[in-house]
Amino acid sequence: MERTYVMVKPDGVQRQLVGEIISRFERKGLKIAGLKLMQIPRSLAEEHYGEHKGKSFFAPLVDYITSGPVVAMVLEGKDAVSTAREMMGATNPLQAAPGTIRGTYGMDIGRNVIHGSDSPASAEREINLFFRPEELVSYDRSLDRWIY
Ligand code: RTP
Ligand code: MG
Repeated sequence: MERTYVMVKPDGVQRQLVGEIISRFERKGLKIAGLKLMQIPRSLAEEHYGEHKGKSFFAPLVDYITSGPVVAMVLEGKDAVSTAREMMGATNPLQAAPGTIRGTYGMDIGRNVIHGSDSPASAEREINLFFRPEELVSYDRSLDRWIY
């Protein structure tokens, strides 16, 4: 099974969308392997978004992601990376399909509610940035045979 890194961004926490968002992933069939509320230090934010260093939106992006607590999670399941990305919708909420998380809750690309890893390689990198191995839990769900 594949794992992905997902986080409810500070605007999602402030707007009290945490339960709603986690509930969507649970109902879809993804399994929670790790979960915590945290305030991201600036250095971690810069590393996480390192691919965007030098771009015009880098500084505002780091300011935004460190502006309040986030809910960090690791989700597990078949094709977890692309499944979570599809559920999130396009980066700009204006282009995100209705019914996706960003399409439903977002108004602005700079306040787009949620992050999800964009590839299995990114997922591995980001999971290691945000979680220690002992914070991730492997367990059986009795309903797995009804999902797969
Ligand atoms: P994320 O990494 O947060 O899941 O978002 P993403 O893959 O859909 O988009 P990405 O290209 O990685 O951009 C990271 C975040 O930077 C902000 N952004 N602003 N003003 C702009 O043109 C712009 N472009 C990107 C967004 O908050 C985006 O989620
Ligand atoms: Mg990205």
